Amino acid sequence: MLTAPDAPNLPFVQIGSDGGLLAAPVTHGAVEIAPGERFDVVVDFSAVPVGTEVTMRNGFGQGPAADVMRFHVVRAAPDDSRVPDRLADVEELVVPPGATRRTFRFTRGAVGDHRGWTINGTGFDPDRSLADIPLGEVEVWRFVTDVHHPVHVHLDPFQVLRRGAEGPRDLDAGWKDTVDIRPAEAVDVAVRFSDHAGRFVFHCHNLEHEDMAMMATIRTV
Ligand SMILES: [Cu+2]
Repeated sequence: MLTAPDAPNLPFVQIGSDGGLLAAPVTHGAVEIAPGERFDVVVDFSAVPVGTEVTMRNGFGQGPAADVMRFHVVRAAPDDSRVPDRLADVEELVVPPGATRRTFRFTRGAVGDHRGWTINGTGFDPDRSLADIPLGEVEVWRFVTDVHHPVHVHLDPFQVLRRGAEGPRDLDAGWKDTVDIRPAEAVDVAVRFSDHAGRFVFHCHNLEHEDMAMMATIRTV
């Protein structure tokens, strides 16, 4: 969040996600961002007087780690730019009847002789494909978590369909390649791999988890 003394927080106007421009801007009071996610935002600093110090704060941080960066608003300047109401044509992935559905569970578990982090009960094996996916087909993947895991899929971006019984959050808009999944949550995404047949991976983007085997091989065919 963007805080300023004696003033309301400055909003973020999101114009882009992991995979490019959104169809339309989305305004957020705060942006919850996990490792691997990207948000393109526009901030209007003219909302505060010259001389204001605006601090970007991490609401999950503690002590000095909560202060991410500071902006000093030092002078007024002419600016006739504005964020358009429509930004881009974003294709919506349509799930056809009978689409393949797959579930991937991200949990703590045994990896060989060690405790590690697993997907569907197994640690990373580059030679074992968890899914063989036909190119060009839209599939629905459900990611289920035990604790917080941001899930990152390689090769092509995806779109968030729902979180549990709810629709996507505002923060899920647009093409994503990483989705922030909270503890004990199930998130459905629509995936489609288009061009490249081969072996790819998806994984948790928490460094400690991906380094402790929370990664899976998939093949596009
Ligand atoms: Cu994780």
